[in-house]
Amino acid sequence: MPTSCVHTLFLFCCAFFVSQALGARISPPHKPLPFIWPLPAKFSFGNHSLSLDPALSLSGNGAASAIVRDAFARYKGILFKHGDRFSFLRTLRPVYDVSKLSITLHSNSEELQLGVDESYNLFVSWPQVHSGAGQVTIEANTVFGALRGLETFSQLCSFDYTTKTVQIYKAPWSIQDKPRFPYRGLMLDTSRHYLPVDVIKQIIESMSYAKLNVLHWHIIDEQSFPLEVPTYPNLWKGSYTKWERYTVEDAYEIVNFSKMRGINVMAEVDVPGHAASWGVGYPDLWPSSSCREPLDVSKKFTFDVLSGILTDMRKIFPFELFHLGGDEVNTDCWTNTTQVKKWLRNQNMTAKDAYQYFVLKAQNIALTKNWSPVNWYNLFLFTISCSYIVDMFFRFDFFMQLLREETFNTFPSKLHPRTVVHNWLGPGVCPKAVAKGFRCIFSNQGVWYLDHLDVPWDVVYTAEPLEGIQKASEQKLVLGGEVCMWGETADTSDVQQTIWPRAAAAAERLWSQRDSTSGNANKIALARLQYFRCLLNRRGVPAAPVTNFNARTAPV
Ligand code: CP6
Repeated sequence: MPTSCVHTLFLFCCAFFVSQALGARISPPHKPLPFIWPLPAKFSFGNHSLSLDPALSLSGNGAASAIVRDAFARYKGILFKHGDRFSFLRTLRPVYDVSKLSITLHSNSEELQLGVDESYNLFVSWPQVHSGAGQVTIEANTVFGALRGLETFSQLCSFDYTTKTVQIYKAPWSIQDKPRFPYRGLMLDTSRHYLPVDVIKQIIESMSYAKLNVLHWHIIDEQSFPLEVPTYPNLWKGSYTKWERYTVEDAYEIVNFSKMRGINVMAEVDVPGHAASWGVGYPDLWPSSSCREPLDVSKKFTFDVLSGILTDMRKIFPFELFHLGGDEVNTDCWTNTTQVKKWLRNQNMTAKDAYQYFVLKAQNIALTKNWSPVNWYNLFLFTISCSYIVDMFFRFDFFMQLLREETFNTFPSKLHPRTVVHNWLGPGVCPKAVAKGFRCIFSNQGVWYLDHLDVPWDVVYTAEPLEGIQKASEQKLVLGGEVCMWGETADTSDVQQTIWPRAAAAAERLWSQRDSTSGNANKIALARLQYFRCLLNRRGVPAAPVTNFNARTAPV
């Protein structure tokens, strides 16, 4: 072969490989996803912008619902924040592409419960001429599906500062959406730091932006008892001050405000540990004044008070789940206090038996009120994985776990079958719970405890509630998951920036389909999450930057 040919071939091959390499680098590795958070189950979109009339009107049978009408008004407030104040510059009122939003509901039930149908279809048509006749249509089986559809619609729009109009981007749209899990929670702890009702409402409002649907209200703990209980009016003497309290009306208001946004409120009364504050108003609830926790198991009065609290709370909280805590119980006060010791001996019970007796009695009280009990549960005694052994040396708190009782590992077969097991420590908890036929909520402490500031967003995002659960029948028992905002280290001054944006990472995991959040999805989710975080900021939510704090990448 002549040398020139070899040269040509060589150059050709070089050019081919270089172009391949460059091509691979410059062509996007995936189709760009729209800036919707959480990502809908199915969607298609075009490439046209439509202007939205500031006088947008609501039509369809959805307009008959006060919940839908209120939501429509809220979203109009969000979309048209800039008002129509530039209209005086125009000689003629412009013709907008879209002037109507129609909501069709296939049922008029407004009952909000676990598993309520939140699916919706959203269509944005593209009028070929600027006629005002463009249509936005939301179809849903319930008002709560319509709320989710309105949130998604609001995320398709933004204010265009050039034309000073609100634009719907990438029309026409067709979206078919539904949640992957029925339970998508956020826990707030109002015992370690009191949170004013207005702050709780702001948090509820922001939950609706991320399509979270359960507020788990950890109202009471050992530090303070802020809630009014009419049957036992001295209980809230255990509040920090007389101003840091919730009246019955406050609690009603929180439940109603949540319902208007399709959010259930699951209240918690954590017994028998984490309840020392009860004794401020009723010292008889303590084993002794020097040994205040757990609640005195030997007295009938203890269960009378518990029953009174639950009776009063049942009137406020219509959700079918009620959290009874049951975690971190150290029974030393029972075995070291004379009258409890005596009672244990008479009953022929060990401290462990008494702990089981207490939890099951509390469960029965909740069950007679037609609540399904939820209990915290950790698997520490069963799964001492390497990381926990390392942790144990550094964290006294983990070491203490060995001395405490937890509901599920102490007496799993005794728990009522309606019990929902709430996983808090260790991986592999839900797989064990569902294998025994219990429903489960995933809140693995290592990834979904928001007070752990060193957990970066992508670790939150990639935590998978179904991990380790293969059988479809067992997967169905995983109700979903919940991020927990424990209150020891956060208060009104920083609670929202601690919740957001990482709670949003969990929210997409819980709402969107598993395959769209798995694999290398976390790499392409970042831009969308950053966009959502800015959207929260624009709506007045003080969400922190997504990646500015990240202990893993900080210099050691
Ligand atoms: N309070 C209550 C807490 C915790 C739990 N219950 C908790 C324990 C360990 C960590 C974070 C929170 N502060 N009532 C456990 C469910 Cl790391």
